[in-house]
Amino acid sequence: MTTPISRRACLHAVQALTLVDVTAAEALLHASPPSEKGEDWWRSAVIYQIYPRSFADANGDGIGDLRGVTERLSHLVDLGVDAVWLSPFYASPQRDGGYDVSDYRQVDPLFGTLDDADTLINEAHRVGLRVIADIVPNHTSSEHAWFKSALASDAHSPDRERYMFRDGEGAHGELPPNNWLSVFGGPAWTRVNEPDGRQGQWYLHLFDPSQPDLNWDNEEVRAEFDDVLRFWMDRGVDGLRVDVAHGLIKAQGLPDYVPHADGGSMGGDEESATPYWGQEGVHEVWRRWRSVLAAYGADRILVAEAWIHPLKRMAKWVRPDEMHQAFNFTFLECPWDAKALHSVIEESLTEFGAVGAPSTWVMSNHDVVRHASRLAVFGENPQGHGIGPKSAHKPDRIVGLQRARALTLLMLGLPGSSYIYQGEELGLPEHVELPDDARQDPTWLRTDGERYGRDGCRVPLPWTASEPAFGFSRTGRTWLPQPREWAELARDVQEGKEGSTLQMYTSALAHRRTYGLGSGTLEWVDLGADVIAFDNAGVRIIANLSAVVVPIEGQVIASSAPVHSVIPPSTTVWVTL
Ligand code: TEU
Ligand code: CA
Repeated sequence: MTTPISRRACLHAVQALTLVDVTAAEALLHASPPSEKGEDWWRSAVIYQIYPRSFADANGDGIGDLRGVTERLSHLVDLGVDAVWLSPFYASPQRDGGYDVSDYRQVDPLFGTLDDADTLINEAHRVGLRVIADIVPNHTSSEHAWFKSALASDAHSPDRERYMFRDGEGAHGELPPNNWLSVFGGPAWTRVNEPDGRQGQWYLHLFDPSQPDLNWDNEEVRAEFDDVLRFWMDRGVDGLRVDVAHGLIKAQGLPDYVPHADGGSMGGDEESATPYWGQEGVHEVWRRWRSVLAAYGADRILVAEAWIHPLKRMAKWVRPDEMHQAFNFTFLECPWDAKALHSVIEESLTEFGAVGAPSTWVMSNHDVVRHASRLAVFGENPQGHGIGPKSAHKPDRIVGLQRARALTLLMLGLPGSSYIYQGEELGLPEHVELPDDARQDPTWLRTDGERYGRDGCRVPLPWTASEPAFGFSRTGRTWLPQPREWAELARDVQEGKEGSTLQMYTSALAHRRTYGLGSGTLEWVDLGADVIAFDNAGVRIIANLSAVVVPIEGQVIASSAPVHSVIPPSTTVWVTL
């Protein structure tokens, strides 16, 4: 891609241009994707997650597609992000929203063609956005050619060695090989019919039965993924978000899962007791992947999706020869509580810093209750369970949005790299009234409705208030229904509107870039109990989580709610001193 120019040099050059040179100025700004102080772009990048099914539908079938993304990239340039990450768009029977891949080198016809993917990548680069694709190495779809041939082959044949087939327990092998449970509910094992028609072996699936786990002790599996990485690197993607990067390797002998005696109360470190999460062997795989990417230069990155605690352990995924970034789920899971937030921020900077990695910050994605709702749920709501019409605890929309805006402004003021999930810039809440018969998440189906699952955060985006499907699809079709009250949150209603959530994001991202907050250094400031305050690159960020007002000194450049002479509760401001 283009040679990186330092962002500062670039801004100077732009300032030196006269008004008539507006196009030249724009071209210069866009020529090189943002990289502050000439350092690695990803250390400070703001990365926007696109969930393709729900972003924009160009052909009117009700499901978002790649052309829809390409056509609307300019909105993301206007928003001011540095990169996009796209959830999977590969060939897939779509049993888990595309996280069940049947061919890693094909685009699913639902989303378009390989040509559409190339066009998207090239067009994104042309407007100055980097592109991160998603890769799913823990499991394939059961429709993958490898799994089909495994089923057609006899037990113990080499074709079965690519997956985790085992004989069952019990006199006739009628019991699963161990007690592991699927993340989506029910056992993690399914028994197959052998080619002769009789019931036979079992295969492991940590997720849906349509997602058989691969055997990462098999060199053929490793070599295949090296090749898939190169396939997408050759097409020009700038990085890969690695799905379930804490899975892949299972403990030798597949021992039963025995919960910690203390129920995980020792620092929430329960997954260290789990024989399929965070096994030491995964790091060898990431080192291998790092060297595959290194052949393409220093600008291509790997991002770990790994639900690992505590942060000290998570940091192992981003040691210098492993991945570049890891999602900071400890930050995502942090409640609305000043002390807890202060300590997770401190711990993140310390632990990631200790291995030379930037911290990332993230509050929402396609697996969790949107933070505009989550921050106002008063009661238990485990990740992945979702919220629905019959949930005991319903979020308060006003409190939720106010807190979401305050924490977003806090997050965007932190040094490091931030992730934004599509729609949060509009202040979208979780769709908590989604009807039962519309739900598609395997979690809902596998738990017989006991857990709602993740559909509520995956509802198609509202673009325009007065068009069918709020402009998501010109035919008005949407794969999940949109709540009627989203009209007032549509992008066109918020664009350029003083005080709108979209305006808050846009102006914060512009200031973040001007001041270089992403590559700054945090220094804590004590402004009293339940107030989180720090200086970063000449900007003071103050989040008031207390019940009383906080006085302001300095010039307010951004705020999450209207402020006059004081900062009201549940409000964040940025000031220059
Ligand atoms: O998620 C991995 C994961 O462990 C969780 O976020 C999981 O989705 C959640 O706990 C379910 O309740 C990744 C993807 O982000 C997710 O969308 C996929 O379903 C999953 O992997 C399987 O590929
Ligand atoms: Ca479509």
